[in-house]
Amino acid sequence: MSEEIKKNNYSADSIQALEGMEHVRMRPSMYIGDVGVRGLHHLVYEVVDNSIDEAMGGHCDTIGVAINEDGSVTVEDNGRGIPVDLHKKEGVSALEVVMTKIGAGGKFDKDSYKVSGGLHGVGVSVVNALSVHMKSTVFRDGKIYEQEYERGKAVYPVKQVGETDKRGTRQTFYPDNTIFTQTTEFSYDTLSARMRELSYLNKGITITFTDKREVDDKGEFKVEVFHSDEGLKEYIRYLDGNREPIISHVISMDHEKGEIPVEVALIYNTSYTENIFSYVNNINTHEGGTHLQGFRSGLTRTLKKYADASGMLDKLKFEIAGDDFREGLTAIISVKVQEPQFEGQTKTKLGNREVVSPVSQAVGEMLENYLEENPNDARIIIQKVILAAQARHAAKKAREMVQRKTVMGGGGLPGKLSDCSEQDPARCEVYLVEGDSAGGTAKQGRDRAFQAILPLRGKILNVEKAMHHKVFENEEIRNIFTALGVTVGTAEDSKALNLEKLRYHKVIIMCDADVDGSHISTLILTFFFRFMKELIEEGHVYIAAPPLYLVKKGNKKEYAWNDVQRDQANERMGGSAAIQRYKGLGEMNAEQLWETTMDPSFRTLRQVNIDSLAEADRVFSMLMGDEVPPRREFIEKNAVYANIDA
Ligand code: 0RA
Repeated sequence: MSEEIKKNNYSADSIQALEGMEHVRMRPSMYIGDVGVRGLHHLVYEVVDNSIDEAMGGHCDTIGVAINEDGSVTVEDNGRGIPVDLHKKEGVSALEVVMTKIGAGGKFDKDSYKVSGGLHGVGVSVVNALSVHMKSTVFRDGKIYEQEYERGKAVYPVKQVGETDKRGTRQTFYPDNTIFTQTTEFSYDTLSARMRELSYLNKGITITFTDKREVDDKGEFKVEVFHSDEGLKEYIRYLDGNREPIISHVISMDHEKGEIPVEVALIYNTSYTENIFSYVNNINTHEGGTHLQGFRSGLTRTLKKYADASGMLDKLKFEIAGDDFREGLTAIISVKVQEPQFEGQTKTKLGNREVVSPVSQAVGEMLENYLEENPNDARIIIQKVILAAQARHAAKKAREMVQRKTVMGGGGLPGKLSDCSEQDPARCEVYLVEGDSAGGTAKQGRDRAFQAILPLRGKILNVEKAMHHKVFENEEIRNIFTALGVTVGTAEDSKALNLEKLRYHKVIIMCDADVDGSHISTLILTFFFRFMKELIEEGHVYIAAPPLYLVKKGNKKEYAWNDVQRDQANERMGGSAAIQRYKGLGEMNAEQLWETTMDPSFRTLRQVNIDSLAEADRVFSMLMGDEVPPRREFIEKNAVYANIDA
């Protein structure tokens, strides 16, 4: 991505410095990150962002997003409509400039309140350039205007096509399958999660999301309407719905005014996990940054002050650390920054120093008021902090044991690990296999040059419900840490993960293709999500896909991964093949396991990636938490991957 675009800088200079639509088609990843599933969905976000801007400026309150029957996407708002009058410098309509010139996005409305975008604030022209076909419809001044484009080029000048009493903008686009070669199919779950998130982040707006590709039993489309009057406060209730709160209210505040608008909401629950989601201009800042720093310092300072004054810490023999104030905390912080500087590996870390102090102050004030008005809750929070500090001491000891083993290396590898001979981690992979017997088969079937096998005992620890020191004391989990060569904790940050010595660049979870197997993969994924998030974020985690059926007749055999494939294979063999349903990995011999599931030239691996950290957190807390009915239903539908998009 070019510097200019990254900074979301709309100045005239940067527009001139940018190259044209051809460049977008030549180097799409520079503009939308990648041309895979993620980049494809960014197209929708980009178009929706423009409507959100219009709403944040107070010009519209309703946005419709639809996946159409033919797989295209339409985004419509009831804003002022993109201007269609002549753009003097360019000699064509303003709409055409917006749609066909890179970087023209913010040109017309410099003074308006416009901060959305950030990461994907590259302009709707990028979407146009990457679409085989696009159509803009503008409802403005009583008239309907239209223009169509092919691969970013206008097919005809803007024309009036009718009259209307509506106002607004409608955009429909068909992603270019020569650019998005992997897929042009939009995921309902991915888009739905993002629209829900946007509605919480921008309270008052109504977002209607429709999928017209399928109808239900009643002949109706799938429709969801997202609207939040309370914003982040409601978002917290949604995210923490499967956890048990320990205080009576969600603590929240909204500083809309001021130089830097800040919104914060938080609650404490009975869990041991810290969950802070931070946003800048509606973008999830995975890597945190200055707003998160401000939040932490405000929280620690205020709670520490209250705890000291309360006398509750008097008998404590050690200092309380920053971490201790965040155990069982779920928080969301959302700031709007005019010129965000994004840093870090994935450009999701806010760098603007001026953000720290206003956020810290706002959080401090909010908490001080709450503690003052709710002394009971205040005591409960401080008690929780003290318990966390005590547990941290125990955890530190347990962790040091893991570390010592890992650091000593060589003989320190777990006995159960069958390592590979290759030394370069980039070429190595490790299979985490459910059970010793499947582990044995995998060990026979593998290519020992680059494939290692680590068998795991049936059900690994549910980290969602365990205190941290229990996690680090658990043998299976210690084996995973040691086998992977991953360590945790530095002098500054007790939870920092060190992936530098990662021994395998592919970590592959291989479980039975049934409900139990899916539960076990989920337990392992939960562990990675809570304790090695970066491993997932950097794309190292995969799920193996063993076949469900063996279809056999004479010396012909085919494997099938679903019922359709099974029936097709059977048909190819004349309809009378013998069908074996694999109930587990254990029923396959080493050769079968190799040729279906482990051979890189044939297997399919599903890479685990997290679209929305917040949604993934909610799903894991549901799957692994206390509320049994939703979990059972979810696992039985085997939809574990719906939101983690493996
Ligand atoms: C700049 C000026 C005006 C409208 C917009 C931008 C606008 C852009 C988008 C993109 C999607 N929906 C939109 N709605 C409006 C018009 C300013 C005026 O009418 O005075």
